[in-house]
Amino acid sequence: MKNEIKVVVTGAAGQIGYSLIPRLIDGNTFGDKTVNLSLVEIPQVVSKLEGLAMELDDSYFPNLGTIDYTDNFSEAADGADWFLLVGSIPRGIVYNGKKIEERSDLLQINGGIFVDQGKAIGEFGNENAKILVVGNPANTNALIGRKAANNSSQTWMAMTMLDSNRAKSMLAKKLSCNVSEIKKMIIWGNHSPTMYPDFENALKDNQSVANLIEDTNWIDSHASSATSAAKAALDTVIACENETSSDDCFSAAVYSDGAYDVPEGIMCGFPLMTTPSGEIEIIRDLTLSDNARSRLSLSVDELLSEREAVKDLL
Ligand code: NAX
Repeated sequence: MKNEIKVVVTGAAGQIGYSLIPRLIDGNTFGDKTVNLSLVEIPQVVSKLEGLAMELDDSYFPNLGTIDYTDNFSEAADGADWFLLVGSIPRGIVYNGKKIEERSDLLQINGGIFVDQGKAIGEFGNENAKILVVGNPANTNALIGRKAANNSSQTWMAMTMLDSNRAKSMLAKKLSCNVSEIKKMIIWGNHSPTMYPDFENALKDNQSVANLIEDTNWIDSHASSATSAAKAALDTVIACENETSSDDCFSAAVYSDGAYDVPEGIMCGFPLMTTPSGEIEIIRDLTLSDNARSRLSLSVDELLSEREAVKDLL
């Protein structure tokens, strides 16, 4: 096992970045590996990263290797093992004189960013690099990046762990148990309000939680905070870096290959496992009820329409 790992974080001066970056080097996420950080921002903001780099140095993290910060993504990507793509243009911002409100505008603008970043990752990132897209619309950004990267040894994912963590936390409150007692909390589909949190396959004490609670319509998919999003990104990295226990799985969106009849060629939330040799695989033996299938197909339809909206970038 390599003792050193290079991690690229975009949107490093943003809210999620501030909560995320110190925890990449605190020894929990990558164990005792030395972590070399490459932090990326847009040119207007990159100078703010000097302060963050000084804070990290002052904090004395024994696992911190080198820290670079740059607005040149290709330079950052060189030899990197992990990419946490957090940076994106949020809804509501004025961009080239226009207020960005529509999902289609958001898809186009962010899609353009992910073409360039994807190309650089494919060309300069390490073989077997893992890429987690957090910036929204995460699934379609990841699809665009993956296509531009054109490097089949690398694994692209979009984050649905925040939705999964939130569902676990709400279930634990309902069932008066600890969050760690909820297993197999799968988020199917898109990271958007159409996602399908699967309470039928989620387990507590080996029983479906759908049988333990009467009303499953209460989950709220909207609110999110920088701290919980950062924790979810770290949880995804940890899930990928460690073999998955046989009584569990984890959630992220990956490229569909026809599993569970999801059409090929979209980034869809699936139940995943990390094998002993470190591969990320879809768990394929779960049963979906008719209701689950129809909820999933709504989210899949949304992903297909997002793909259609960015087809010029694919
Ligand atoms: P902030 O607006 O605080 O930070 C975003 C940062 O990204 C800014 O500093 C900006 O300068 C930078 N940025 C923009 N374009 C960039 C580029 N091309 N290269 C490098 N940096 C770039 O947002 P924050 O709260 O940190 O959220 C970041 C993204 O995460 C948003 O798109 C948000 O919608 C998304 N989220 C995704 C979640 C998920 O579960 N997938 C949940 C949390 C969050 O809402």
